[in-house]
Amino acid sequence: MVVFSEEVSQARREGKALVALESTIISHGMPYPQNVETALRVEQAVRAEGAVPATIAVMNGRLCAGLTIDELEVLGKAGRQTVKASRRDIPVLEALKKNGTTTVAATMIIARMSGINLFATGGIGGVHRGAEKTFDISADLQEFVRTNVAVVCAGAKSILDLSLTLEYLETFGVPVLGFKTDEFPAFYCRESGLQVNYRTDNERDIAKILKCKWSNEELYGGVIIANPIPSEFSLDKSEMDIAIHDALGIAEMNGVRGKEVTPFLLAEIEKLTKSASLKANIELVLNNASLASRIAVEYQAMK
Ligand code: PSU
Ligand code: MN
Repeated sequence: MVVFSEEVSQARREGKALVALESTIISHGMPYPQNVETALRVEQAVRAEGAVPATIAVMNGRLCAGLTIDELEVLGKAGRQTVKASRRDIPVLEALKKNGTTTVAATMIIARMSGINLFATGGIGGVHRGAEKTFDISADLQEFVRTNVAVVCAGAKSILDLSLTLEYLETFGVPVLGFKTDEFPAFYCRESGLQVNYRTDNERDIAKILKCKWSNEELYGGVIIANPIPSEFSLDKSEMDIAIHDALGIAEMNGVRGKEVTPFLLAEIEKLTKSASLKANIELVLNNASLASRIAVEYQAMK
């Protein structure tokens, strides 16, 4: 069962378009207080497009869609102390009545339980570099295999092996659509040298694709909509490559493993690039929230 905020309940009653937002990005993806400020701005960006935001988290063991400002503050302040919750963590947090911030995978599950089809975030998890040795492949990818939610993201950070990530998605039949791009974007940078499966040039076409996929039971699963960071905010590729290389080295030296890997790398890159990466991160999330909302409105109109 999901607990809805007043705003989300009302949107459900009125059949308004809803957009899910994740919360690991708040606790583990950005520093306080920018994380809370950004979470609120992202919600506003959704409303500005005529949709309703549903920020998702686990609060005292309750699966929540739609958080109060006080709840956002609690999660943002606690930061990386909060449990980073993926699929496997949800029942434990529920049983033990704990707080948890939801990753892309867990947010997809709770969005689906809430009847929400669109979800906006920054970057998704994927196949880590060196996965042939570590087996480090984000549970996000398996969630796309089974859960009917479309995620708008700016691609993935090159802390991951983007090429292997796309291969994995291909094997499991997950569509990767580019919005006004042929290339799979690399989060801070618009280019990765890798192709998306299909380029789409308008929100309506994306909504139609979602409708075709989900109206056929056999084709269940998620969709990735890759939306490049606006060029005015994109960062220099060679500079980012150096920061990512250094962050990976520091993680290796410190023996960072498991679910700590992604948050550790994000924080190191943040330090290494000063605030440049944070500013870009905020802008791309806002951009994704707007696009997800426009698609959600189109999709809702087709239902
Ligand atoms: N990548 C980012 N920013 C993030 C994350 C990934 O650029 O905040 C977060 C998301 O919540 C994603 C999670 O679902 O990290 C993936 O973690 P892992 O690699 O441990 O599955
Ligand atoms: Mn991992």
